[in-house]
Amino acid sequence: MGVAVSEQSGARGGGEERLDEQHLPQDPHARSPDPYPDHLRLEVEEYLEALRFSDEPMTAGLEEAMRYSLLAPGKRVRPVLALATARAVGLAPRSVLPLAGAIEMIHTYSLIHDDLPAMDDDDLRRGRPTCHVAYGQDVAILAGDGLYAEAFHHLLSRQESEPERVLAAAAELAGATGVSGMVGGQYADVREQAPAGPAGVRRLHELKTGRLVGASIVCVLLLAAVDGPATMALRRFAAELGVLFQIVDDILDVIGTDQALGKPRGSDERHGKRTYVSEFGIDRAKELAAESHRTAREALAQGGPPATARAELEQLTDFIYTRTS
Ligand code: GRG
Repeated sequence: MGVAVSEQSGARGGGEERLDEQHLPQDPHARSPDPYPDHLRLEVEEYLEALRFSDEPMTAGLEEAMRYSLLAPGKRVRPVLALATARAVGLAPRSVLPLAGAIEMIHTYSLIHDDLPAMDDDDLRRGRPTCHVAYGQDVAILAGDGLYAEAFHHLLSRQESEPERVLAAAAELAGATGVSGMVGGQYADVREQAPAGPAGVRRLHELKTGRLVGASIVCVLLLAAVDGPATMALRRFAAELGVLFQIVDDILDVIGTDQALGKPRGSDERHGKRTYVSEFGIDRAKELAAESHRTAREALAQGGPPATARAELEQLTDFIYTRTS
């Protein structure tokens, strides 16, 4: 199986190694007929491209910086997960594009702020100069703030559904990115507050990256107001996928290529970050990735949506496991 996000998404670098074949234990679950639901990614790209935040000339430079980072070639894993989840629960994928766009805006804000000199001080992101390198730190901070606020404005004003469902999705997204989610996880990371040991590293990453990945699924369940055993299985799947995403991310930071990653490899070690690799070693981290992939696939299959409706979620699970960028 190959990882087939297009050139535009920056996921293929020349000669890069692939996690599944070169580094991770072979896993019979890691097979699917089509490696990435690229049709959903294209819908997301088109939607993001059309987004405008203001026609006020005074703030044109701010909007340019926001769009510079938002439209940089990312993989769009989170919004594509939202669209695939919509299909799995019987909604038209397009119907959740406002939510998906909001999630990608929030993800982009986190990348802009994470790259700042006060955080990771990175010069390259998604294969391009980081926002603060291109526009200055002052504008980059505001671009991140602007994306976060516009994300909720967009979700609350554009997402069609019953008002209470949209509010429930917005509350989940805010929670997943606040103190009990991404920002809290980032704080625990930079101030080394996570408890020692494997449970500490898992909790740290559940908050920092896991909850937003999971929210990309859970927010759609809330919009669709689906309940019952299928929902429980999808919620378990959402939580496990967040874990899988982070284990693979930590492995790639050690064995990936700069070209495929769109940023220099080894950033975690340079910053003394606690990762699955620093905690468990590379071989155990690969085993944990394989176990997590298997658990996610099983959660999806057990009581989840019918096989045809869940195919794109299976593809994404395999992609997250086998990705090189
Ligand atoms: C600064 C508020 C704030 C939060 C920072 C999520 C996060 C917390 C920082 C991002 C830095 C980072 C590299 C985290 C590891 C996991 C992660 C989010 C990787 C980047 O996500 P991808 O691989 O990126 O989906 P693309 O560019 O494809 O969208």
